[in-house]
Amino acid sequence: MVGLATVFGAGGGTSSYAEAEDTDVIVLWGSNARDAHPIFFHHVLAGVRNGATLFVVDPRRSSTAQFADVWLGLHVGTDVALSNTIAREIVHADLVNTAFVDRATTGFAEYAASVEEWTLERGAAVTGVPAEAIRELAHAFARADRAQVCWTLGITEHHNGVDNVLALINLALLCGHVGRWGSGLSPLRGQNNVQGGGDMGALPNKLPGFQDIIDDEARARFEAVWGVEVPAHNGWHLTQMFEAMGRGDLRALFVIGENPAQSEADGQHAGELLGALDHLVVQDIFLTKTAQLADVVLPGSASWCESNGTVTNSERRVQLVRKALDPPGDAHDDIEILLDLARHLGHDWDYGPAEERSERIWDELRSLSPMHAGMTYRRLEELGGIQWPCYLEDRIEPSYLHGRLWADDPADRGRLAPFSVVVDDPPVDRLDDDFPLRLTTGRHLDSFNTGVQTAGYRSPNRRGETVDVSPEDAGRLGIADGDVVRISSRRGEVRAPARVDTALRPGLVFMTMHFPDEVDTNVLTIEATDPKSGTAEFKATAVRIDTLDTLDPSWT
Ligand SMILES: Nc1nc2c(c(=O)[nH]1)N[C@H]1C(S)=C(S)[C@@H](COP(=O)(O)OP(=O)(O)OC[C@H]3O[C@@H](n4cnc5c(=O)[nH]c(N)nc54)[C@H](O)[C@@H]3O)O[C@H]1N2
Ligand SMILES: Nc1nc2c(c(=O)[nH]1)N[C@H]1C(S)=C(S)[C@@H](COP(=O)(O)OP(=O)(O)OC[C@H]3O[C@@H](n4cnc5c(=O)[nH]c(N)nc54)[C@H](O)[C@@H]3O)O[C@H]1N2
Ligand SMILES: [Mo]
Repeated sequence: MVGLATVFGAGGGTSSYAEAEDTDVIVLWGSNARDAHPIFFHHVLAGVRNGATLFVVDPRRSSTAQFADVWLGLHVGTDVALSNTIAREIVHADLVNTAFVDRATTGFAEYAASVEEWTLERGAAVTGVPAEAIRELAHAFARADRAQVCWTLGITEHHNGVDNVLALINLALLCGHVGRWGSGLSPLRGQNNVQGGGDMGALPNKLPGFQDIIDDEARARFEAVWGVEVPAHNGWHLTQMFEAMGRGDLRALFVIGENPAQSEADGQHAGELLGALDHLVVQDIFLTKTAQLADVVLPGSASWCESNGTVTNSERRVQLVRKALDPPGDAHDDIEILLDLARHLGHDWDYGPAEERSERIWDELRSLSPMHAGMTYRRLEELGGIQWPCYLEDRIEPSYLHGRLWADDPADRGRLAPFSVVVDDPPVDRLDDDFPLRLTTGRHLDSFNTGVQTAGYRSPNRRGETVDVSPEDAGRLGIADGDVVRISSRRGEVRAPARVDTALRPGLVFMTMHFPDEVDTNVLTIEATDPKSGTAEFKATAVRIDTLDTLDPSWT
């Protein structure tokens, strides 16, 4: 979001899912889409069947990488180095799309000079990817008529995540792969509606429709409709909130639909901070670990299939969700609980009878957020979903963003896209003799995040937590499949059964975050955070693995 907003002014993926089916090269970079974005991955596979070449850049030979034409198995945290090496190769092979670079970008000369040191040899030495594979990606990407780069947490969950994103945007600018059908840059979003949450202003510096909270005119429009004064300064993002808790500046917290006691990095510390708050309120559909620390739990929220509303996916498509089931017992829509709370605080938000509320709230949004203005409920229903921006009720905009950059008349191009000089910066948690292995964490197809909705009895067929190790490391450490081992980092230790996995290269180990009640992976991870985005470096922890002489009786 931050990287895209910096370069293009809008924090959304630039292309649509359908375009993945109509392109020449797809690069999935730090994204295990086969497990984490299976619907999008179907479009990717359709693209491959239609002739696209698939590159996967991931330290693991993930289930996604197994479908790739070329897998680039880089060392964790060397993405900037790899991108800069690809860029230099494109420049030296004379494959830069100069027509696009000249008309639509700024800062090319400085950028080209900055990547000059990244020869194929140096890039291969730093990233661990064979020079030939780097060269192949560079040439295929630059020669392609249309190409897409899609990324996820392998890129963003680093202390330099924004730089990683900028490094990928640089490649698209270099080759003109943005602002046209079939080409684009797509961050695949996490939850079904995380894009929608941001679009609605659930960000510390934005009002709905990405309008700046520090913009006086924008604030005045909202104040007129909302009838309250909107604070004129940016708020804190999640990591800053935890820092403020540590300093004692944040004393009360209201958590809706999140389980930070188990999803935050350096979990033990996070739990202590949550437990020490003066007042913690949790609104959730389950009694989570975080809820167990709360002073007040607002239980009985209705789940998504028990309420009306919209969700917005990674291609910026807003879709209607219709209530399919009655909520159990006394459960209420999240919005009903919020309306009640507002009433107790002296504000009567009048959105009419229950069955009309979601549409009337949406119409209020449309009146305040130009990029949603043309999306009536009736159109959303008729068209089965509409991508933003949609300014007018009688028009649909192109499915890709930033077509203006190709305009012949400079006056129509708007703000040009700047290249960004980005510098290789290895993970904060350094490897040494005590902690010689690189742990990266991620997901399985059959589980979801902290497991609240999928672990235990709720989904008995799940795979369970393991620490995945390469055959080489397993041999060296004398570990066999299923042996329970101890994994320690500079912050804590956990025990988990080992799983020998040929997808891993020597030195790399993998765990999920799905089973924190049994194996609390985030006890190990580091709080190091990208100051620009607030995202923690979940993807790079230094660990040691010790075999246990006897099966520890405390292990269950
Ligand atoms: N089944 C399932 N689907 C999900 C979720 C779930 O829990 N389960 N969660 C949802 C959420 S909230 C999110 S945010 C998305 C996340 O979706 P993804 O980001 O695709 O999932 P992850 O498994 O966290 O990480 C992706 C890959 O990053 C790789 N990686 C690690 N370090 C690096 C690195 O330094 N460089 C590169 N290039 N790659 C690296 C890992 O090996 C991993 O394969 O998934 C969403 N979808
Ligand atoms: N080690 C490690 N840690 C990570 C990551 C990683 O890759 N590795 N990834 C990070 C990422 S990308 C993310 S997104 C976070 C996820 O971290 P969280 O968002 O904290 O984890 P979830 O398990 O998705 O929690 C969602 C909660 O919402 C509740 N919920 C579901 N539907 C509703 C509803 O309709 N109403 C209400 N009120 N509640 C509802 C669920 O019961 C659940 O408790 O974890 C982060 N932590
Ligand atoms: Mo996420």
